[in-house]
Amino acid sequence: MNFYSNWRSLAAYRVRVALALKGIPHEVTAVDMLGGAHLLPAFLAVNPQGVLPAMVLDDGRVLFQSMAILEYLDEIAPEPPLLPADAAGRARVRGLALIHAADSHPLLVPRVRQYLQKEAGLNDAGIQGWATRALTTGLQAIETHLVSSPETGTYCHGNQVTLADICLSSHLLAMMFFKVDASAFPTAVAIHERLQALPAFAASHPLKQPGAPV
Ligand SMILES: N[C@@H](CCC(=O)N[C@@H](CS)C(=O)NCC(=O)O)C(=O)O
Repeated sequence: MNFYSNWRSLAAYRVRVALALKGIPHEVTAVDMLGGAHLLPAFLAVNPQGVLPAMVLDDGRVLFQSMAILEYLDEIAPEPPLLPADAAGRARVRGLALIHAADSHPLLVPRVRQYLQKEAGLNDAGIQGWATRALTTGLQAIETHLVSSPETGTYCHGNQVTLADICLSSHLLAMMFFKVDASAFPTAVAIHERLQALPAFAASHPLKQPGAPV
């Protein structure tokens, strides 16, 4: 399979972590997102939405949307599982993951920030305020869930890394990129730090990918 990725893409990061956790062999095609290559015909032919990541399977079919790709990877390579065994647990994990992937992260992607700047007239401070609000309200919700549930363990759900952890980590990396203080959310930060100590997360860090600034 061929993983279309970019060092800065957090949606691609989420898939990169799962590939590493499961040890799935794959090729990587780097797309210069910051240079606009994701909007050129060559990539639009792969993913008409013009966003990363995309995954081209060996039979030519293309998977898109990071959460759909993550669940595909979990199905073809079940170990280690990224979802718990029980239905309510799976719903909790997906819910935690989607606070980031469906609600917070979409507010921060380049096309939204470009619209805010060019069409809505926000200056840098306005965009920073927008990002800070999106990230802190999302993490406040995640922190409250984590603190209030007996199902929280070493990681977001018990002691097994799940989709919720991959998305929590993506959320905290977004806070790093946007320089948003996360210290008011100690449970989430502690889990993120435990995750970053795992080889699959450490090796997948955006700043360790080819093309990232040194
Ligand atoms: N919901 C999508 C988000 C995809 C997405 O927006 N990716 C960003 C990078 S993290 C992107 O390619 N943005 C290009 C742009 O906004 O122009 C997913 O999870 O795959």
